[in-house]
Amino acid sequence: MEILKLNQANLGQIATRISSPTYDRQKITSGIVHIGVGGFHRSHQAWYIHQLLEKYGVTDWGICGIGLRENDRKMYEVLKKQDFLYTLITRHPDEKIESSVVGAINDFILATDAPQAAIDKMAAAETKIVSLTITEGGYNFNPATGKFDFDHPDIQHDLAQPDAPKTVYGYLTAALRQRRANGLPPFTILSCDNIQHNGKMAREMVLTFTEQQDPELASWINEKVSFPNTMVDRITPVTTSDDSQYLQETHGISDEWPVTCEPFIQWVIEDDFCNGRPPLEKLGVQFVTDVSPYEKMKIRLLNAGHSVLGIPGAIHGHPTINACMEDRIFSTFMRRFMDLEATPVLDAVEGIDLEKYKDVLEERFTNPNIKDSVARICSESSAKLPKFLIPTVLENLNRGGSIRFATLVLAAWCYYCDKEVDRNKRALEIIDALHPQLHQAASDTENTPTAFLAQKDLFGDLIKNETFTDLYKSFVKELYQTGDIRTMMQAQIR
Ligand code: CS2
Repeated sequence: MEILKLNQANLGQIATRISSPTYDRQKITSGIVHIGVGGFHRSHQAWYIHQLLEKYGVTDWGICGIGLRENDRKMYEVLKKQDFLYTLITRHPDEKIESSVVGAINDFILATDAPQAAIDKMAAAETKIVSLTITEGGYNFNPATGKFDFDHPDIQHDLAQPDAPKTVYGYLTAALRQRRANGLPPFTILSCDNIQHNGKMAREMVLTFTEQQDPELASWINEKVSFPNTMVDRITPVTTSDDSQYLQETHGISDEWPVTCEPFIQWVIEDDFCNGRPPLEKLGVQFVTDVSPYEKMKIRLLNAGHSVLGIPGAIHGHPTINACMEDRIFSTFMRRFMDLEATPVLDAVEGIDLEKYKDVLEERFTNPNIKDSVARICSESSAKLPKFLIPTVLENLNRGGSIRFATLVLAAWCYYCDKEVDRNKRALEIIDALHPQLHQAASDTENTPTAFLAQKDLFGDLIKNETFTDLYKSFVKELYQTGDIRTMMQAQIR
């Protein structure tokens, strides 16, 4: 079989092998500019848009990707070489695999190379939405207080130099300022990150920043820009060389950066767009007036459930989430956490049976073909746990509910940050913006058992709650003595 490089010129031939765009990509304009093109954006939002272009003849909602960081260069270069095409590989729990070339991204600007081009693109009349997947940590707020962090040097830079931005806030305001000056309506800012009230959070952060930088623009934004809250969901592991190899061996297609994902997909959005929106309801996207119960359910069960498996999994030496799920002690521990700690502090969600939702989560986590690494799950835990897990602990402390499952995970997190190796002394791959701070705080645990909790930016005042600290101290003591998290988990599920 002849190996075909993935690009526009080869698309006709590639279409004889796997599903490929049949729409005329030349005719697609970019109604959406997306900041943060990674695996998740490509398996979720871009996949929805691709189907809209493919099945419904829509032409004005293509996507222009924007990378704001030097780290985005590799994605930019690969996609550019491939005319912004990539393959989505959907792996079902049985052996079924579907591969489709996605054509929804029709342009990409690396803002570090071309800042003005990025601003101009966002300020163009055809741009109606700027969407974001900049990760939980990208919003630049203090996790414990929720307040905007003005101390960040790049934020200081953007306040002083509004025309040469570096941060997402600098770019959004520069583009909105330009639209306003040109008499154009603003765009909707659509946050697609796993943060509860993500739209509200984006709004607060954008306004707080703009009030400092340009108060007049801030009142225009306040009045005119919409920031719908959204709940996004599709498990998307980090791409590995096996994915490219699979495409090459099975279909003779050479794609330098495909994406693998599970079959499950969900998107719930508040129907509040100031400058129009794509007809995503045609594809089953739910438009609702209040997304908060959905977001809370997803973050407190799925995302927290991932961390509840991933952190103990990392120190035990389970490489992936499905490996954790195959270990009955881990899967039972996670379900108990969901049933006894997360569920009692969730609100009812209209039309959703929570028991069924959790059963489906278990099936999704068990999918043996997804092989989602615990390293990905544990990455940026300092931005995730204060949002995904700690609120459940606080609410249970208030109501006198169970906290032992979540507390054991927090003790495991301390051990993970301190030791940085698994049970077999294999080095852990630790990816966290606060890595040095976490390691430093954790390394004092043997002298001061609550040292890790003194990080107020992560734990707030949790250290003052004795019910919590007593349990936490007993867990760290045992974990530091035995190094055996699995046995400790087993003791909790008896
Ligand atoms: C994961 C998410 O790392 C994590 O926090 O829980 O990336 C998760 O896979 C997605 O939110 C699924 O929609």
